Amino acid sequence: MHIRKFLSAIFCLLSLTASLSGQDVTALEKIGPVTGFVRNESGLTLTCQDNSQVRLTILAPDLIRVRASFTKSLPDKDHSWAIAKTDWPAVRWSVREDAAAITIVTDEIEVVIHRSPLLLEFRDARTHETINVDEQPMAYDARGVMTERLFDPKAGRMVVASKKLGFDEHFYGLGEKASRLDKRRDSFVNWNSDTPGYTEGKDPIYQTIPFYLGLNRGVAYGIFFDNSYRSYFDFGHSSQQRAWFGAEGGELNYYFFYGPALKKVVSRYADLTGHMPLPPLWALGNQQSRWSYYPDTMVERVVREYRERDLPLDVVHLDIDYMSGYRVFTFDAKRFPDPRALTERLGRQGVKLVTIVDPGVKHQPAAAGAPPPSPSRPELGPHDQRYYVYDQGIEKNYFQHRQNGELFVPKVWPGESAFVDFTKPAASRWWGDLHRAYTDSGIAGIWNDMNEPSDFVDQTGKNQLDVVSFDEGENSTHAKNRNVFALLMARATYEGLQRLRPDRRPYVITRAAYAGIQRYSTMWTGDTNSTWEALALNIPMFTTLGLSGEPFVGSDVGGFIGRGNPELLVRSYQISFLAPFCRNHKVIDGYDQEPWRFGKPYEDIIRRYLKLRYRLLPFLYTTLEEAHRTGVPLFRPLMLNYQDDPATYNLDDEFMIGNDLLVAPVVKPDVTQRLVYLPKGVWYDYWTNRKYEGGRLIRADAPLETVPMFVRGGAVIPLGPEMNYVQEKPLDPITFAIYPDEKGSAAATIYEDDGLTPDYKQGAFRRTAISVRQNGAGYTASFSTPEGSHRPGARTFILAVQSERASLQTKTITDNGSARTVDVK
Ligand code: MIG
Repeated sequence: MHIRKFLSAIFCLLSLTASLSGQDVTALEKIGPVTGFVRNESGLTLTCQDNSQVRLTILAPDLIRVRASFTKSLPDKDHSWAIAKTDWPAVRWSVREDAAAITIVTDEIEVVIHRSPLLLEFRDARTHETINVDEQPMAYDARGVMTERLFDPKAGRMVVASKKLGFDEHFYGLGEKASRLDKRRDSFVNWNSDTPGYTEGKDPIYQTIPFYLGLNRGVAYGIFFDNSYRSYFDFGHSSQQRAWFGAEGGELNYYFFYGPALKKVVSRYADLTGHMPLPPLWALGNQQSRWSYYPDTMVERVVREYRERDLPLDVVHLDIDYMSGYRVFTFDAKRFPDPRALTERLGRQGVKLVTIVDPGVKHQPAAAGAPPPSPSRPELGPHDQRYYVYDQGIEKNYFQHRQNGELFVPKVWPGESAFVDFTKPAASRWWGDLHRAYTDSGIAGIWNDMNEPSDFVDQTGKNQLDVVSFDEGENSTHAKNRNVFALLMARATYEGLQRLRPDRRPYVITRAAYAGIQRYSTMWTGDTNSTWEALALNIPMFTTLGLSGEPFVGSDVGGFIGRGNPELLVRSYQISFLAPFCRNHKVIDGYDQEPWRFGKPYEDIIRRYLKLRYRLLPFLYTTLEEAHRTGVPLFRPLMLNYQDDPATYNLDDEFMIGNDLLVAPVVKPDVTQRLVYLPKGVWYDYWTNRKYEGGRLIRADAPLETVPMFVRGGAVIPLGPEMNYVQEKPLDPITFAIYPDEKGSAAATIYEDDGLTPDYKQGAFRRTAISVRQNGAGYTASFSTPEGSHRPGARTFILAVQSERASLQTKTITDNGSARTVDVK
């Protein structure tokens, strides 16, 4: 039964791809020309001959917002669910004009507004070189020439911006796309869609992040088109003249970011749409899932296997079958009679439980004469006569309705269901508070699924077009709200967890998303296949998500759908052991693929990588904190670190963690060697310490037990002790593996905090900097006075200078948190 429903969901997907990408955007009505402008403190408002208005707002010297309203004035209302920061400090800027143009000048950008035709040109303020320029004026579909091809012709008119395509321009970002790293020559649609078993090229899939980066002759810029309607991005697919983006309604409203460094653009994007808060440290632990582990004794058996086999584990996920009849915020009384006792037993073994929560609330009017639910623990049932969540949602009018006033009744796992209108503040708050059902039972995190929102009646969204959301009083329809549904559900969840457990960092995982999701949730890449093709996609997808503001990413280890095999599982772990989210998960009718399922040789290799992950936690956590603070992701494409090296622009079968660790996984069967590109500089083979001069391809050994891995000369990698679970032991000793560069120097920082509470936001962390230089035949290492108020106590530091020689130079010291200099000989 479940299987059939699931397969039918797969087959429902075929009609999703009606596309506008072949569309001729030159046929649209162009805005302008400019007839005048008014200036205020933060920018200019242009008026046009066609009564249109265009507003350019200077938010920062490298960040300009463009907002256009066609044939009428800009509305006063200005609202977006994505934007985190609206008050920007005043910026120094000036404006000058001549007959042909009005020019805004900041310390970093010049925006030349050509009056007729109205073309926006962004230039570097120092070199005056063009970074990005309109290929035609901003346009809208005044005459409805595209209307027939729109997904929802009733909801709006196309709005489009079109940019000249650089001869050698590369494109990155756009969030979750089943495509390669460089998006040039491709085109994309954003319309959150449940797409099980997606393969490369499938589009759209689950998420909408309408933010991309351009890299033109080594110079980077970014564009965030903040419009939640179904949107389109064409990076030179339909024509080599232009890269264009547009949406089926709403405003032409975008933000232009200037680098020239990629990292600066990504960082500013995080300022605008929000920085990822730190999840609990255990979220970096190994996680295990299955659709579905039940009853409770099965969950405990999985944990026992992990412990008996000496495999580290932090989290087990409960998929939909833990609930009573798929009713969210309930537990099945037979399968999980005492969830609190279960989480306590698992907790003693260092294991946390995460429960799935879908948006579909079972449509279940109370039976006549049904007894009232238990006031204290209604989640424990019984639920067959009445279901408290449905009752409350109906009573308070929190569910979505159709335009004619009828309750909207989609079909999802519980059968007929209702969806919450998360645009209603009170409904969101209620939903967040319902999570008490989990926190009271000791559930540690929440997994949001099906939040596109998926509807078995019709996966394209056509069945939902007349569903109305409150939307700040606009009472707008699905066309505008679909793509933000998951964002708002994740926000309700995150804020609910914050209220319920203020001294704990919330941990939320989501499938669907809109820009800004990183403020509330981590993510995984949905229902992948257990195939080599799907595994190869892990790398460009994780790196692309990182460039798009979502640093905490991962994919079902071993693949979700179909039969895995031992080689694929091992190679999959050899990528995911360094991904922020490392979780093995499998579909209901799939084949078991826990690390031990294929026998000892494979289990032994997997153990080696999981143990290495735990030893690398200080390094991973330091890079994660950098992602939180700066927005620069930890799981990086090489081009993010080596922007001046064109050999990295299309490179997506390698990745880096932070600045220091380069990994070249194997994503094909029967391979025992592969070519690895090493950028300029010195590199050390992680396994052998063999040294390489970069700026070239090398051939690396990659038998099944080995993933080629290299450390940048100049890096210091902090390693902790082996652990069965995160924080099983204090971080003692910490080994600093030192990899000197060509001058004999190396440097790093290590970040630590309590890993659990939000106190790090108030300075309760420790950041220790170490720098090493050659000193005769040995080395001198200096530790700075640590920053922050976190006090880990005295512990041992082992300094180990890496070299090709068999014996390393090492030194052991006691760290008591003070600055010091030591010789390593
Ligand atoms: O219709 O909850 O992506 O991870 O196991 C399928 C059951 C619903 C899809 C998720 C998958 C999960 C499954 N869910």
